[in-house]
Amino acid sequence: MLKIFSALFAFGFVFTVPLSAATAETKTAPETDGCLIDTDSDGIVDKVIAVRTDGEAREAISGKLWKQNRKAVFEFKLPEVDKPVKKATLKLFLNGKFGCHPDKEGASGPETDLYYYLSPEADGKIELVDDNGVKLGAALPGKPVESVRKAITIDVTGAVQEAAAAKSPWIGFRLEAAPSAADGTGWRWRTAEFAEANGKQFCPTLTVVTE
Ligand SMILES: [Ca+2]
Ligand SMILES: [Ca+2]
Repeated sequence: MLKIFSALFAFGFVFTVPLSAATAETKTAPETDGCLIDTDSDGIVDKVIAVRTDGEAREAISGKLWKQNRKAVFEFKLPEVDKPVKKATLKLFLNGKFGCHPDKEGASGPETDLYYYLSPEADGKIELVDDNGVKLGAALPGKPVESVRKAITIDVTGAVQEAAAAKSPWIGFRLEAAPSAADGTGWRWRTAEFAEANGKQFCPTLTVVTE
């Protein structure tokens, strides 16, 4: 039963908790997650790794590594909301001891930005066209790994409100190193597949609170 629950959660299982007569909170796991990679650093992504289908190691890396630029992508089916969205947050977890590649003391991960995009590019599949959308803000600073918490919650209220207004059935979030970030490091993000194998408490989660 536990296994079935975990699988459902990882495949986009949605549950809603009434917080009060007027407020409801919905938590959603990604339908899919993975990486977009610019393999030759010419500024154009040219390779897609969807973690579920390509059997990668259950983490998505964002950063400038191995002379590539890797971006981590998470796509969520939006809950059907008939009330105004009051607040939305994206919770993500870093993987490994320090959450960084290289995963060692004294390293600094890259300053990282969060972008969002709506349908039709957001569609439950990781594709090259998902290198799109609008910058929402900073996700992580370029700080020594010892000072970075491994559970990261980002306010995405504006993005989800825009998605609701546009009646977009999906929303995608993409993490990528800031243009000014140095080469050589990346952040290691746990995926829904990681959570499926290691515990649903680690699942990337989009929480939407409606009025
Ligand atoms: Ca390229
Ligand atoms: Ca997509």
